[in-house]
Amino acid sequence: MTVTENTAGAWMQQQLQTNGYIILKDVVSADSLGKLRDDLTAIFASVARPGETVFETIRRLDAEDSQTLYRIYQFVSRTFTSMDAVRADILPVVEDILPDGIVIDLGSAIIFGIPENSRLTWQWHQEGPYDPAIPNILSVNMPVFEPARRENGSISLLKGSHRLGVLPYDKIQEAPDASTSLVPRGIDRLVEEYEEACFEAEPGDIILFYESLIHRSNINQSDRPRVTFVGRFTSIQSLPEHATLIDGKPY
Ligand SMILES: O=C(O)CCC(=O)C(=O)O
Repeated sequence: MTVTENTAGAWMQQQLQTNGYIILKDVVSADSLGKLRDDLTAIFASVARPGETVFETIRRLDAEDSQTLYRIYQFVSRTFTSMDAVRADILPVVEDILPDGIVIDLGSAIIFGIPENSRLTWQWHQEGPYDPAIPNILSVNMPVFEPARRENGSISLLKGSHRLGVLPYDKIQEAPDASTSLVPRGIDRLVEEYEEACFEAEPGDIILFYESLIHRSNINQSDRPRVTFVGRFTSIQSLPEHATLIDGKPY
């Protein structure tokens, strides 16, 4: 990591308290990114047509075989070499921010923002309502292959909206195989009230944000899928006694 002064705990806490998010450069090393990219490339090669790039395979699967794309999405997070090196690079930063305790992963994943398609992206939402029994959730987002830009659908945030706390929401799912957005009530007014910031970054840069910060994916207006690492972490000491299920399963 090349941002020693940026990672000072007090500076990060101050940024988080003011804006609800913090952007750090070069947190994930080229080596860790390489492992993730190699694994994703190998996984998609197993279902690719001759000569297809990973981006072309993702687009074709989304159009022709969305079940296979969904299965890959579900199981990539269980692979070792792809996810663990990235998580290990992010861990020291997460440890600096979360209250004392051993960090646990509530569900890291790789998401695929398909061009001109909102099926696998999220409208304005907060993380809190997805896991109401779990406090102190810290979310992480990182571009994997290519820079994140508004044009290719990178995440937007409403600066300072974390101070509203977790809000009542409406559940919106555009199709049975689409992602579910828990959209805060009164979102049109909130969008006018709070400044929107878009995470524009290079692979290896990360954004971290609190569970009550309102955020969304933008529409990908480029011709290539946006491949993004997303993580949600807390410390095990934060878990209340009744939070016994992780990922909804009694492992
Ligand atoms: O990068 C994106 O598309 C947004 C991801 C998101 O909303 C989340 O991780 O909660």
